[in-house]
Amino acid sequence: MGFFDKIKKGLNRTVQVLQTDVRDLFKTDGRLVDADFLQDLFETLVRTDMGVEAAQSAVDEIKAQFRGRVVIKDDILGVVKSKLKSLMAQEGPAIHFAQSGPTVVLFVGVNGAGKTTSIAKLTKATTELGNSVILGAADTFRAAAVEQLQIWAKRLGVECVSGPARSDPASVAHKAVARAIEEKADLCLIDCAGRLHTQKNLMNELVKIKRVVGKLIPEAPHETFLVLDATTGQNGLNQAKNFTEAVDCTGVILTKLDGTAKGGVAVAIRQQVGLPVRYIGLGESENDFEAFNPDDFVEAMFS
Ligand SMILES: Nc1nc2c(ncn2[C@@H]2O[C@H](COP(=O)(O)OP(=O)(O)O)[C@@H](O)[C@H]2O)c(=O)[nH]1
Ligand SMILES: [Mg+2]
Repeated sequence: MGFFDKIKKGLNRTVQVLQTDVRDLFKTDGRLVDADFLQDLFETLVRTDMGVEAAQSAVDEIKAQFRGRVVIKDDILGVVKSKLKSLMAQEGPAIHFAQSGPTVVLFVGVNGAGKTTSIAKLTKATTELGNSVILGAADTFRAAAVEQLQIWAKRLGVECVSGPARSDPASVAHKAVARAIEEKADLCLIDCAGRLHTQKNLMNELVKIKRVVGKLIPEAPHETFLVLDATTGQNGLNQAKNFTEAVDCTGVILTKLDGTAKGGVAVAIRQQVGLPVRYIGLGESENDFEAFNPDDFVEAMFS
C-alpha cells in the first residue's frame, strides 16, 4: 500500500464522516454561498475537532472568495484544503539527528497515550532505513512496562537497556545513552513513565532525565516527543498545553487516529499547542505509523 493510501485507510473514520457531511452540503448541483451555507460548512469542519479558530479561518476564506456565488464542491474543498495546509505548515525533518554520535529521543505523555507502542513503531521504521537503535526502559514504575518494551525489543531485534525494579528512571536513561555511545548506535529511544502535568515530582523527574542525558551528550535529548492520544479530543489538547509548559517538548506523536472520526485534531494541535506533529499512529501494529506531512494528511482527510 502506498503512503497516501495508508494514511487514508488509517483515517477511515474521519474520512467517512467528512464525506457524508460534505455530500450533505452539496445536495443540489451547485450551492449559493450565503450565511446558511457558511454556517453549515463551519459546523462540518468543527465536527472534525480541528478547532473553532481553524474552521473559522477556512470559512472566512470561502466567504471572501465566493460570497453570493453559486459554487460546486471542488471549489470549496480546494480552498479549505489549501487554508488548512498553510495553517499546519511546519519546518524541519521528523527527527533532528545529531551531527555525530547517537541521537537521543525522549517519549513523554500521560499513561496509555501510546508511548511504548510508538517507540516500537519508530524502531521498526528507523531500523528498516539502516539505523541502529537502542531502547531505554526508563518507565521503571511498573514492572509490566519494562517487560512490554523488552518484548518489543526482542521482536524488533534491538537491545533494550533496563535497570532493577523501581530504580531511578534517570539512572536507566543514563545507562541507555552510555550504551548507545559505546555501541555507536544511531538512535537511543527512551521510554518514560506516564504522568500528568500536575504531578510535580514526576515532572521534575523528566527535567532530571534531561539533565542527566545532557551530561553524556551536551545536545541531548535531541528530541522530546509528546505522545498524544487523538481520541481524547479537547481534553488531550489541554493536557498537551499544560505538559509543554512544564517540560520543553519538540514535537508531537499523534496516536490512535484510526480510532476517531475527529482526525482534524491534528490541525488543532498545531494551532493551539504550537508544536509540530512529527509522526502519526494509525493502528496497533508496528507498521501502522507514518512520518507526518500536513499536505498528505489534509488530502487524505478530504479524499
Ligand atoms: N488503535 C490504535 N491503538 C494504539 C495506537 N498506539 C497505541 N495503541 C494502543 O494503546 C494502548 C496503550 O499503548 P502504550 O504504548 O502501552 O501506551 P503508554 O502507556 O503511553 O506506553 C495499547 O493497547 C496500544 O496497542 C494507535 O495508533 N492505534
Ligand atoms: Mg508505556
